[in-house]
Amino acid sequence: QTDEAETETFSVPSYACQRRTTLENHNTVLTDALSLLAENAELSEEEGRGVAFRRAAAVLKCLPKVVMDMTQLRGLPCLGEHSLSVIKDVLENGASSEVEATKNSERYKALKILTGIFGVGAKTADRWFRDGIQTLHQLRDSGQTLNRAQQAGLDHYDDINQSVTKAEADIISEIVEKAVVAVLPGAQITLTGGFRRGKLTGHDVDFLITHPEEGREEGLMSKVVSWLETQGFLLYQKTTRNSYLEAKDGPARPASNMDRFERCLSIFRLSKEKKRGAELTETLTENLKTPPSCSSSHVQQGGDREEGGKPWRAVRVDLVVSPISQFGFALLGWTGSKLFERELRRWAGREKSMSLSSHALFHNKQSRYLRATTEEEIFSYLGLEYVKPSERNA
Ligand code: TTP
Ligand code: MN
Ligand code: MN
Ligand code: MN
Repeated sequence: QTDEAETETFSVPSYACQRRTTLENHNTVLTDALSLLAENAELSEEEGRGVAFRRAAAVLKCLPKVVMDMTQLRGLPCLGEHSLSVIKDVLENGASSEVEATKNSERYKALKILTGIFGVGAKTADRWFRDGIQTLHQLRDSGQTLNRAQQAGLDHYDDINQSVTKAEADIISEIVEKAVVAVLPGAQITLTGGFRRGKLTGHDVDFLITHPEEGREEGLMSKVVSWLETQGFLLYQKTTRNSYLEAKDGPARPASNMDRFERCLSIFRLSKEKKRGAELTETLTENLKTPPSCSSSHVQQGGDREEGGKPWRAVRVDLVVSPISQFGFALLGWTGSKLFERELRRWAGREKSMSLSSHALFHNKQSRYLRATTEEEIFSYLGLEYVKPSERNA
């Protein structure tokens, strides 16, 4: 390597939505360190600090080479003093003392375990931690009241904390497709979230459901859920009704990052039988044979392994129904990554005076909605080059 190569610097635009971030990350040691601090900030409900670390990590994720030297970082956006000192520590000492201390702290370890329960957020975990609860054992023994989601989360803790593979996502796609077509022929499903971005594993599987004729999607979710329930595919589900009214919620509520589509947060019961072609029928028979167990193996055995374990596993699945008129926005909004979405909305607001949501794009100065049916059109309204899903891994 020449001197020139060693001091080579990179040029990176400031918003993540202006960049192409693939899954190929040359700086995982650095991005893992910053992501852990981001996560810790989020667990402590310090959202601002969390975003700052996420943005710093995202800048490093899109660099074309391994960073060897601090001088290569000159002129890069989003790298604050704190992030730079963490990077420096890693480059010089192989690890960041702050990251190591955080990772080993009782608080971080406990909050990680507790928020690993589906239905438990940072607030609840922190309250339990302050009550002296640090493990699942202690939680069970504490007599804390759990809501239905948290109870299901605890029951299926091991399964849910084991990542979902693309192969499993494909099997679930087939099941959801079958459900959707059975209750409304012509309805369409699209895999969104991390799997649409090309990830090989995920924490859940996300789907967007629509119908090419506006209005036909109304009432679809409850029918899909009933079908899945009857077939024995659901261990848990909670459906939230669509509450979006353009005139009321559109431009007036631009800051919200939660959308108002009809959605279903669920836990699927996925048969471990994997013979292609036959798996759907086998899953069906399997599901009707063995009723769902309601006790987690975490405490008794410490895992749901293939050998001698139950013939199925629990998988988190998110279903969202969108009318076709909002499909482009919904697809863009549910593909992620979360930081990419946040940056798109920030770009829209600060650089274009527009309000972007998963339902619509509103031009604040012209006081009108910008209609779009595809993601490409939305990027174009925003004055951004199109970034395909596999490049949205910021
Ligand atoms: P997640 O499923 O949480 O994340 P992911 O699929 O990117 O990663 P993982 O593999 O860990 O599952 O969220 C998927 C997308 O959905 C993400 O871009 C955020 C988006 N989303 C919500 O989660 N809630 C909402 O209300 C809206 C509008 C979008
Ligand atoms: Mn490369
Ligand atoms: Mn997901
Ligand atoms: Mn999800």
